[in-house]
Amino acid sequence: MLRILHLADLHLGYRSPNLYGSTEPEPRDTLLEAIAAYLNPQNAPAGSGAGKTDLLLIAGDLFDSHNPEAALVRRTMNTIKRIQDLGLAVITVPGNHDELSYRDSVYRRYEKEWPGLLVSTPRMEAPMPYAVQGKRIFLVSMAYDARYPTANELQSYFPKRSSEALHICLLHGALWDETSPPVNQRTLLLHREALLESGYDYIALGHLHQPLELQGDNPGCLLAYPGMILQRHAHDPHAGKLLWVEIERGLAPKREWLPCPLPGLEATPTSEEALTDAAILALSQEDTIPGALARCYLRDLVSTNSTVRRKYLLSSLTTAIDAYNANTVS
Ligand SMILES: [Mn+2]
Repeated sequence: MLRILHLADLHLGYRSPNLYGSTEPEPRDTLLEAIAAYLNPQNAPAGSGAGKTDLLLIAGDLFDSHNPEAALVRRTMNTIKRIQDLGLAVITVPGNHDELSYRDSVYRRYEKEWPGLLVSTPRMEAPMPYAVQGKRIFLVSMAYDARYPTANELQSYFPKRSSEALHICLLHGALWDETSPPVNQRTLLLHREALLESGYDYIALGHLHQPLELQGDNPGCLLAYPGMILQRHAHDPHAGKLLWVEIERGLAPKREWLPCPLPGLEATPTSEEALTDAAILALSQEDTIPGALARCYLRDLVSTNSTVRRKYLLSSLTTAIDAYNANTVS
């Protein structure tokens, strides 16, 4: 039995283009530190298995760019070391934002000191044996690397299982099937059916910012995207939750979604919770004097304690309201 925390698309280092002149650290940049604290058995929520995790998988786009600030890289590596000190194995695969191909890519600059296993092979080879808490598992993984022309080909070959030991597949890419529209971005294209037929025990993916779970051909096989925890902008889908999976050969995996432990982060509405046209109509009919009140709804805003962000938001609103008044009040 193996217990996995599956992360992807943290996008550490993302800076909102609206935050002119902000020098405060973004809440996002402390995301991995908050997760590390949560993995400590003393802090894990009662009844959850978070404090008994064996393996941390980072399925790409850990950083928002291929060359994040050195201080952020240092902090991130130190946090991964702290996670290792708690007894977890850590495996990282680059994504398409923190891509490996660039000469100044974070994973090329820090390759030698990167804690845990860093996947840099540009193609899927035979399942690689890897020890997690004294148990032997097999890993199937590759990194998108634009220096290799095969990176842009549809990936439909997934190596066969080597044994009855647990097989984990870790990739950053988009699922492709015959109905998919063409994709022009630099990212791996993964043949959906071939991947689901691979028979691996767990297929940990990153790239899609919305959570997705698919059942593989055998009942013990699960494919999952954890989705993004903290959105970058208003229309970036996100889950706000952490995905834990418990896998055992031949048994259906157990999933546990836990709230993100980032302090000061309040729940933001998911796209399902966004107001529908019917809901807006119903609300407008509650106005006692029709048309006397313009309602303004703020959606998808990341809650923050940052005074810079608040000031920026307030000045934007004031400008919008002044413009509204100038146009409607005469
Ligand atoms: Mn991403």
